[in-house]
Amino acid sequence: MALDDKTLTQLAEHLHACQRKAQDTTKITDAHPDMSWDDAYAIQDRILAAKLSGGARIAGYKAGLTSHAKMKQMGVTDPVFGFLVDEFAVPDGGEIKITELIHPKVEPEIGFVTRSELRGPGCSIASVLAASDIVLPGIEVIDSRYRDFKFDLKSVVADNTSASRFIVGGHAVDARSVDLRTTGIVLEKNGEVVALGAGAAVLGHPAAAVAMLVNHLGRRGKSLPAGTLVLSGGITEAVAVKAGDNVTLRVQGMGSVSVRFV
Ligand code: OOG
Ligand code: MG
Repeated sequence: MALDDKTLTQLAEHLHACQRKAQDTTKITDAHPDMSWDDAYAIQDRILAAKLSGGARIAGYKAGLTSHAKMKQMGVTDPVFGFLVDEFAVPDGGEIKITELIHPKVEPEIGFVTRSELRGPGCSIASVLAASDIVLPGIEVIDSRYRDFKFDLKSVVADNTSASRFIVGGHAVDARSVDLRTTGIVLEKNGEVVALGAGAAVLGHPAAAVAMLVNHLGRRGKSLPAGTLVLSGGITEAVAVKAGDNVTLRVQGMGSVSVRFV
């Protein structure tokens, strides 16, 4: 660790407050250029601890920056991992108040729900598929707390990988009944197609992102419990939204999921 305990707590409190108040901030590596990866995940852990002590429940995990489209859009080279809590969940067809967010963008993702515990190291696509129950369409709403959505990898990890809202729905299918590499997706905003792609855009296979998450948790002495939702990462570039926008994600063989910004 490059940062002391007091600084980690103070940075976690600051980023958590920015999320709750929908206020942006400068990226934290500007003031702390020597911050380490462990520091970044320790800050994220402290935000989670604050949420749990405030009564929130873990709703799942997310992998991010898992497609070339996303890495290119954000100018980074490696995936990152974050948590989802129940307060981020929005029902399929539900509404999100734009005033509660800073500069939201939507991402088309494939969600996995596990049926048995997964533990790394050594977790592979095969182990993920064997341990998965269902896969389903998911829209992730990201809202970086950093000014103009500009960050480096450590800063975005500390900021819980821009997590802010998520919607899962549509028609869940058995994870082993589909070839997720060739599963097509269409993202629509106000009835117009704004992005399209296929599952292979995420690390060659979306289950590879879940395996990376499990191996990441393993390095930190944690496992992925049975029954956990994992969002495997945006298949395409993220798309900015504003009040009045209706967003629908259609996933081949899995129906659609929608959300409205008001
Ligand atoms: C970081 C989070 C990226 C994804 O699916 O790629 C992410 C960001 O771009 O703000 O959730
Ligand atoms: Mg995402």
